[in-house]
Amino acid sequence: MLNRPQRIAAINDLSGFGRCSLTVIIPTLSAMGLQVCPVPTAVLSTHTGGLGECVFRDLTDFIQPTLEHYRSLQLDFECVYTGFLGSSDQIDLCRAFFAAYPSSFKVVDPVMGDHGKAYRTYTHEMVQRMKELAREGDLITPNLTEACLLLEQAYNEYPLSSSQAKSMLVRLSELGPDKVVVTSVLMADGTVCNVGYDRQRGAFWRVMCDFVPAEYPGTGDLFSSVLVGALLKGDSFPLAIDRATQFTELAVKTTFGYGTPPQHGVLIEPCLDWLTTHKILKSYTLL
Ligand code: PXL
Repeated sequence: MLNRPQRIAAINDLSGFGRCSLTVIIPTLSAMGLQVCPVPTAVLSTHTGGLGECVFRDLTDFIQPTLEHYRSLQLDFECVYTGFLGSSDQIDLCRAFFAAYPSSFKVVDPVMGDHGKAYRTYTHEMVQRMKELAREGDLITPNLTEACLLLEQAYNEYPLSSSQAKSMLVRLSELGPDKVVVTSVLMADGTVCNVGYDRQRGAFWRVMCDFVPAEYPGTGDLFSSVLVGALLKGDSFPLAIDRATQFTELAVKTTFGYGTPPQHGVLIEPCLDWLTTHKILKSYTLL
C-alpha cells in the first residue's frame, strides 16, 4: 500500500490568466487528495482563446531533463497525464514519460480544438502526431471536435444517435486506449451528453449535461482532471464520468450566475470544496 498520496505527472501548459490547463488541473486534483507534479510544456500569459496576443514561451527543452532528474531521484508516478502541447517534438517527450513509467495510468487529453476548429497553435502535423500519442493512452478524453480530428472525419453539428456515438467510441478505442470518454456530444434526443466506453467490459455509458448558454475555456481540463482523480481514487468508470460531469456543470453554472467574462474561465475557487465531500452519484445510464 502507498503511504503517500498518489502522484501524477501533469504534462500541460501553464497559462497565467484564464483558468485552463495547469491552473485548473493542480487545484482540482490537489482538492481530490492527489499530488500533481506539473511538467509545463509552455508558459503563456493567457490561454489562446480570445484574450488578445498572448506571450508564449515554448518549454520543449525542459521536459527531457526533467524526466531524467525524476528518474535519478527514482521518483514514481502512479499516473502520467498529458494535455496541451506546444510543439510536435513534445509528443515524443510525452511518449518518453510513458515509457519511463510503464505501469502508470496513462491519460491523453488530446487538447487540439473546440467547436469544430483546431486551436491556432495546432498544425496539421501536430494533429497527426497527437494520434500517435493517443494510441499509447489507457484513457483518452477528446471533446467532439478532437474526436473527429483523431478519426480524420469531418466535424458537423448534427446530433448523434446512440449507435453513432457507440461507433465513434469504439473507433477511438481501436486506436489503442481501453477507455474513451467523448465530451459535449449532442444526441439525437436533444440532450448534450458525455459518453464513455470501457472496452474491457464492453460497456457504454452516458451522463447528461444541463445546457448553459455560454462557452468557457478550460472546461475540458476541468472535466478530465476530475475524471482522472476519481478513477485514481477508486470510482467506477461511470461514477467517475458522472462526478466529472457534475463538477464541471457546477463550475459552469456558478460562473454563469456571476456573469464574469467567459474568457476568464470558470470560477473553480468557490466550487472546489464540492470535490472533498465524496458524494455518491447515480445519474449515469447505459448509452
Ligand atoms: O483548455 C484548453 C487550452 C489549454 N491551453 C491553452 C489554450 C487552451 C484553449 O484555448 O489556449 C494555452
